Amino acid sequence: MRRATFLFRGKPEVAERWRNLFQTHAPEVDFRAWPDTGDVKDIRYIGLWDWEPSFERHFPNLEVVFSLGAGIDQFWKADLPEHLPIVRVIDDDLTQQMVEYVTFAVMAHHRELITYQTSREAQAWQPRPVRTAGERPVGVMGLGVLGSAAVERLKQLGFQCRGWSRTSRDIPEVACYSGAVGLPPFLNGCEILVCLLPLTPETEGIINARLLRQLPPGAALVNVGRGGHLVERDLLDALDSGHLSGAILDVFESEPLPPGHPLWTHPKVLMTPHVASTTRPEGVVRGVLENLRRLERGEHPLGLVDRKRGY
Ligand code: NDP
Ligand code: OXD
Repeated sequence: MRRATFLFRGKPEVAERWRNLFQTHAPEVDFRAWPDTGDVKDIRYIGLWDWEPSFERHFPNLEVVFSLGAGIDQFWKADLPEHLPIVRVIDDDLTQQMVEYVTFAVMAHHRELITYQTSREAQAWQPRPVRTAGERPVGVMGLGVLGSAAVERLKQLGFQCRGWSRTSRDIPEVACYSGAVGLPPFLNGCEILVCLLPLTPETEGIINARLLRQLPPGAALVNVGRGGHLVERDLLDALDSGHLSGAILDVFESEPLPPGHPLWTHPKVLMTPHVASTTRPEGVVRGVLENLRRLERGEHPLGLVDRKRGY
């Protein structure tokens, strides 16, 4: 049988952690790290963030592309050849990080952290009525691996949960909506809206003025999907008009967010630099090795992307 040869293309310090993990857990795999590709004809698997069109010619025997993240939108913008399967990251560690972030962000909105921060800056002691989670409807757009894990935790915390997906889902104690017809009734009950959609041609720019208008007055946003989901100008208008009370953003149209961008200083925005959930080699390599074994046995890998759906 031909040896599985895996090429990693990422930061050199991360490549060393990958190499050690491969050596410990799968010494049978020929692990190589960019730019030391060796004979390019050997490379059957590649793990990377960004695809470059020249790779198709450069690696003539490439069989599968492993995304180093859960999202794969960077590939549809980079013309990855149709015949190449893409496998994305599905990993408990990544999911746990996202659940923690969404919990923090929903809690911060629920307990009106942004409003109190503004009062604090004005040195104003302004208590507001407290509501408990059971009185707060929270909606999650995207009920996949990450969205459904987040909604489960929010449910455990007692929030009134609702979710929206492309196809219909049935999750106990969660009001589930789907497709274009399900979007307006989903939105008009969301006091806190969390976006955990993948970025596809259908979801690009989905959080725009039209969508934001359908949220109840005073609603708040958490965007942990992709910056391309959100029309930032429309968000700023909704915050400035008072229709939205605040936004917690982890992802941006342009990353890093350019200096001077109004989101840096907006009083109703809390932001983090795309760290809601980060792929850590120890977790991700476990999944990649499991998938390499599946592929070598002729089985389907977990996290295989449906190229037609775009996620
Ligand atoms: P999944 O593919 O498991 O789930 C995607 C969900 O979105 C599914 O429920 C799917 O519906 C739904 N969906 C897709 N297209 C549409 C549409 N047009 N209309 C309505 N619903 C739609 O993805 P994950 O949960 O693993 O990840 C989601 C995203 O989170 C990633 O693509 C990435 O962009 C982002 N992410 C962000 C990170 C960060 O640090 N900020 C870290 C990791 C991921 P259906 O159930 O019907 O298929
Ligand atoms: C991912 C990310 O998609 O980190 O994994 O955003």
